[in-house]
Amino acid sequence: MRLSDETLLDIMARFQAEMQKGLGKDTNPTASVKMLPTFVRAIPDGSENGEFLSLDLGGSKFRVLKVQVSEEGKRNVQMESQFYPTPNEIIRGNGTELFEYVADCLADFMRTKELMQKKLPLGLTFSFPCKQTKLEEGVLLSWTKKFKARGVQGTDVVSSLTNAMRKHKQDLDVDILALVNDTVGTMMTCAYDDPYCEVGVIIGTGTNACYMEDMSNIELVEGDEGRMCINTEWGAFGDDGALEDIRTEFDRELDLGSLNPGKQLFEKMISGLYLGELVRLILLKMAKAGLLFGGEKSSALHIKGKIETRHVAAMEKYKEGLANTREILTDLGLEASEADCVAVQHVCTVVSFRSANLCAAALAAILTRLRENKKLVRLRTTVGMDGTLYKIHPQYPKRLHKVVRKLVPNCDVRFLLSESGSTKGAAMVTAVASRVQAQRKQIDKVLALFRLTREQLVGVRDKMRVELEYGLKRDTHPLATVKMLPTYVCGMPDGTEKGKFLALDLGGTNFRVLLVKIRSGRRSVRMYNKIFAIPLEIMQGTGEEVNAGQGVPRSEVPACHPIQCRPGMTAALSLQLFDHIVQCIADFLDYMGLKGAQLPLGFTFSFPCRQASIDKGTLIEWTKGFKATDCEGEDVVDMLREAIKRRNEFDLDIVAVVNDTVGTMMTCGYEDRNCEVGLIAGTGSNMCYMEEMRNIELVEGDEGKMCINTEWGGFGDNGCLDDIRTQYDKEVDEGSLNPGKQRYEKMTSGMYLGEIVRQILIDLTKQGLLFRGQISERLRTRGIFETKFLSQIESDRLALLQVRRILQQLGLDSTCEDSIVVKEVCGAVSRRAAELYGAGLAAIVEKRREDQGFEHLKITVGVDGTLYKLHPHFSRILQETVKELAPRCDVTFMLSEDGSGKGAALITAVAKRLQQARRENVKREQKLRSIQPQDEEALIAREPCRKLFMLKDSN
Ligand code: 0WK
Ligand code: 0WK
Ligand code: BGC
Ligand code: BGC
Repeated sequence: MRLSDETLLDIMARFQAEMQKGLGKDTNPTASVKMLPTFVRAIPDGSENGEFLSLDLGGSKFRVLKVQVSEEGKRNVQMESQFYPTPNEIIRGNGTELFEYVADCLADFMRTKELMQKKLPLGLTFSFPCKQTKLEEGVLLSWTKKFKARGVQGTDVVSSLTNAMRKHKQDLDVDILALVNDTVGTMMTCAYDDPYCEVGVIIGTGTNACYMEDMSNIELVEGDEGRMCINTEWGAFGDDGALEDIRTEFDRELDLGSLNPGKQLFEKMISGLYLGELVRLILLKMAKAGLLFGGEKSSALHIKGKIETRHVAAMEKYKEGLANTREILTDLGLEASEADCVAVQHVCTVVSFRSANLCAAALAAILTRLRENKKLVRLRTTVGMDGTLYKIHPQYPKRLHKVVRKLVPNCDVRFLLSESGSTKGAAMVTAVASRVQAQRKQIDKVLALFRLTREQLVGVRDKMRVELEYGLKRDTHPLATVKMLPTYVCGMPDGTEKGKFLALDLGGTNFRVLLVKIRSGRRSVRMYNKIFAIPLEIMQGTGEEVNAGQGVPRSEVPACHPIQCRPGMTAALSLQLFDHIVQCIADFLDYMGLKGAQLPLGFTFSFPCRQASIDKGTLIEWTKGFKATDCEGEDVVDMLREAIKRRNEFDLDIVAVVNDTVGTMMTCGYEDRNCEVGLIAGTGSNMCYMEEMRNIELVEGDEGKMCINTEWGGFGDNGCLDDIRTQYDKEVDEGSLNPGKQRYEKMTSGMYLGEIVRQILIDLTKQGLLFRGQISERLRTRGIFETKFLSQIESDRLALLQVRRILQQLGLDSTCEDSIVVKEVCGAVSRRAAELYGAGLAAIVEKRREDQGFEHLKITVGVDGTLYKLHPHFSRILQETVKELAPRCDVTFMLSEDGSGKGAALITAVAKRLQQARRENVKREQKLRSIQPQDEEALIAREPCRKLFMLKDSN
């Protein structure tokens, strides 16, 4: 039993290997040292407070306690406790009776302490190996020490105790929030006083240790962020034979006589339940060998468990050790000479010394692992200690400390005795758990606001359907919030389009000027484009900001726009946006060497425009980030034409103004003839589709189809979505450039999702649920939480660490818990947006199916927009929602690779072709009927499609 330093270092190394094995996902099942995750992720931080119940079962004494933890930095804990016996018939009887007994004791405690009916959270210290998947659960792997109740192994002791407590529901209203091992409770108790404490060791009836391990090393639990406490269950070290070389015949004999032979072999060489027995077996052998007591063998010496650890401790006391030994041997009915007593003392010392040495070797292995995890040369740490053997044995602590420090000289270890047992620690864990639970409830309450039920989504779909019809009907159109704007795009390109076209793409993230070359027949399109920025002050040009000087001088402003030219500044401003656009066109034409070429131009203008023809569009109102003055109510083509005139450098033939949804539909329709819907999920939110002329009451004619720009962003502006609008949506709307408008867009599009998240984070922080309740200046800054961050934060590949990094960049100092919550908030907001999009789209494809009287509709939707393109989950959730809410429509989603510029060019090409055709026709008819020139304009204006439509057929 004398273990040399080399042997101890070897045992230390073996234990290090065992720990690695236990932590490994593949090696854990065969590991003897189980390294059980405890789901305790942090030591107390002083914010714990409240009243808790605590049960301490498994050590030498069974205790029930009430613990009052108060914060306010006073860090004091009041405890009232009551011990209850643990009779053998209970702890070795039937499992159900065991838990009923525990529940009875708890009920008795509640009665004596007048705590009946108080709803108190409970922390259960259960000092046996339990497999946990969460804090409030523990499946007993195997009994140890004195316990052997039947039918408990392999079951969840938390639910067993909860069931047993139901019997007392009139007295007991207790919620078990946490199950912790006594080592964990001990570590937490000591950590409350010493934050360096990250290890807990019990050397009592049994022995065991826990410590804080890095999540990245715990393969059995998801996540790599932060740390979690691991209950090593080192008592089982050697159960796989790893310690056979140091186990003695006495160890084997003791094990065979134990309640759990072959198990807990390391514990059986160390802990209090066995130390006395080892001494007895040794003394018995020596007596049998005639080496002691003159070979006398008293019957007591043959009785198992007759010598207890308290006897060993007594015999090893410095002064009265010898006297105690004589007295104890006498009580055992042994005649002991002076020499016998010295020899017996010596046996005790050898046995208890080995115990301390073995503990020290395993503890040294843990300390080494901590030092390596932290990549430190020197580790400073504190080990929380408890257990009767460690507490009452006179020499034990000193010996243990000495050997530990010898084995790990590069660790400064403080040993801190847990004065009040592990229950205080268990209360801390429960306090953290109840705080986390309470926070979880509050967070779930907020997230629940964004969780739409199927019924709600069906409601949105049906309401959208009503609004669509509303917008199409002449008499309800004026009041419709979903404006259903005719676009005068009546046909899809047929491949005969050809030529060079300019296209402008304004309104999305980037402003683009494009040159599009379309070659007929092979349907090939080549594009060159340049991205230009639209400065904020131009997007939202307002009177004051820009001094007149900067604009074109008053005198130089040609009097072409009498209504617009208010004296002084404004003239300069409205000039601003369109002049800026023309500036960009000029740069592009320079860059492309196309200054002289009078190219036809298609203008993608991604805002709600009321059109009278393909090349006329009056801006109804700005949306998204635009607010330039003196544009709303104006014809954007005219404003562009005037700006081009003002610049007087080049001339363009603006043939068409289209919405980006229309451009997107056309771009995709060029490849897939089934594409009759265009969807934008980007900065803004909108959808267009090909509608039957007969349903479009605003435009003459019943033949064929015309594309309708729904402008569904305004859905809900009449309050029909208020049942699902949250306070956060209201806050975003109030802080937007166009309060009260575009409500559906503000719940779904890229410009606003980040803001919704920011509002939620502010609210959660105000409730103290995030960022330690501190609202940083950055968090108060509008627009700081861009939607791109949602896409990054929600990507599965991203570890929490990276989420924290993103939050750091936003000046938000977050804990890993904070990062988890932020990720959830982002997920809830983007999921709702995608589901709302799905509900809206389901309404339109269902309408198309019914309008065409199809049992099943096969349709393609052309999609564009950074939210749809870049968000990791948005497109999938949108598609699933459409499938769910429009099951009789087989919808294919086609991503628009080339943007709407191509579509705008195709529409321009079609418009140009039809323009030519019309001109030729008119000439032909003129010749035929010599009709008055002006009539045909009126004719065309009144029935744009039929004429054109007809034309196409005749070709
Ligand atoms: C006191 C702790 C208890 C632990 C016991 C271990 O409060 O949780 O189980 O120490 O020591 P023992 O009583 O087994 O000697
Ligand atoms: C790219 C299109 C453009 C549209 C934009 C929308 O070419 O017309 O406005 O997508 O997406 P966003 O850039 O707003 O995310
Ligand atoms: C148990 C451990 C416990 C230790 C100390 C061992 O028998 O397996 O869970 O921590 O005793 O009480
Ligand atoms: C505009 C739409 C546009 C959508 C997507 C909305 O704000 O009102 O016209 O299609 O954004 O860019």
